[in-house]
Amino acid sequence: MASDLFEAPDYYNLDELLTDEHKLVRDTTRNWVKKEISPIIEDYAQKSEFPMHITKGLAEIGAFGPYIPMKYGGAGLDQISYGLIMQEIERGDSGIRSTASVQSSLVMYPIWKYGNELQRQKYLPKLASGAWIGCFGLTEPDHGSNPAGMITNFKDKGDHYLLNGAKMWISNAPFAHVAVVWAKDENGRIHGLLVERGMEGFSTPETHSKWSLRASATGELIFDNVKVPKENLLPNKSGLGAPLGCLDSARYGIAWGAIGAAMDCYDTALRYSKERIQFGKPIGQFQLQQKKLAEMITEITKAQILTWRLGLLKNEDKATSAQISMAKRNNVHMALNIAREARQILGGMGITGEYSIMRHAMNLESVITYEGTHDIHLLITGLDITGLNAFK
Ligand code: TGC
Ligand code: FAD
Repeated sequence: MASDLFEAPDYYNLDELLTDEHKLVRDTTRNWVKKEISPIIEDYAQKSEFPMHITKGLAEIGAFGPYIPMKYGGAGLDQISYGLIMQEIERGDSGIRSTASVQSSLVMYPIWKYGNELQRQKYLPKLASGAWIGCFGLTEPDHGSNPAGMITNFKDKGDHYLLNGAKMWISNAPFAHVAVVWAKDENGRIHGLLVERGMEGFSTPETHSKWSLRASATGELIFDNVKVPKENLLPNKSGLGAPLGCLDSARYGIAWGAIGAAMDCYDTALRYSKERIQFGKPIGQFQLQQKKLAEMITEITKAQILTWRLGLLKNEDKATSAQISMAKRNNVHMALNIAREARQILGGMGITGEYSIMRHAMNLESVITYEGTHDIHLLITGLDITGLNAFK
């Protein structure tokens, strides 16, 4: 990839709304991404491999558990800082942000919120330091948008639980040390279980041939009569609301992350439009290209304001699930549209790995599907405003 010349757009002076700590966190992450991600990411995406060596760096910048209390190894930051970290990492690559999202909001969050003190002490410091990587198993081959229908289940065998079933499309699965697995008990109630690599009957085959999120590892979780110790059940919350509560936190991070990807595409296209000459002029002087760029910065600015306000609500513990859904849906769609338009501004160069845009566009095709599809989030808004359920 060409060298990373990224300059963040801030059309409405939103920096003035950030504290010194927010700016420090953001700039630290931005510099880390320029140094550690930009030079290598295209190569890893091309070879379809997660750059395992970066996990220590992600931990050092506070990307593993940004808002988890420091006594468990987390960074103890607020929700705006968490969002800014996700924004900057996804500016580099959505797949790397995926690893940070899963680790923080889908693995550390449920252990922190639904686990007991022994589980917190055992797992959180290892996850915060990047010594261990976790994954989150909710989706199944036949139950994606409708996780309530899951068939993965466990039976009480006296001194242990016996777990059977399969999960699909699981980020980090191929190398995760621990999986937070959602499964039904004998009464059909959903619980979270901590399943560790090495437990007999537990395997994690990798999913190959993806055109999207190529620098993130995706796999299955297969449970064939896995004996799970009883102390590995998360005791403090059960029911579908437990995994959905984790998703609220991850979806919030994605709403910020998508802005990062959009900013990178916009910044790249803006620079290119001033340098590329056709018909004796920079292409940025043609009205058609200006229309694309002007609409991009407008949409980015609207998304920035939306997430900033959502961050304040989240800091006060007032953000609703439906508000988070709206931001995830809007911002990912906005970023995908910007990636597609920015790609066109670069003409043929836009499809190459010399620039980040095509990689962002392909990544965002996953981001618009995972953590609730674009349609599902629209239906969540529809239900919230009408009170009428259009899911089923
Ligand atoms: P429903 O009857 O509406 O709700 C069941 C219970 O859950 C509660 N609830 C929530 N709680 C917390 N947060 C939320 N967002 C919640 N939404 C609902 C609800 O109050 C109820 O509680 P209770 O106590 O009454 O039982 O459930 P439903 O079966 O009708 O489903 C609703 C629907 C469709 C919105 C939900 O199933 C959904 O969100 N589906 C999308 C599935 C999804 O997002 N999967 C994501 C998998 S993980 C992933 O993609 C990770 S990608 C990782 C990466 O790389 O970044
Ligand atoms: P389906 O649910 O089969 O949906 C297919 C289509 O039908 C979609 O367009 C959907 O919007 C539409 N649809 C479904 N229901 C309705 C309805 N009621 N009304 C209208 N339209 C509807 N999951 C995890 O648990 N953990 C992970 O770490 C994880 N990582 C992922 C990584 C990647 C790269 C990808 C691609 C997915 C990942 N997922 C993960 C799974 C992801 O959450 C699901 O793909 C997603 O929830 C959609 O489920 P599905 O693919 O089965 O699609």
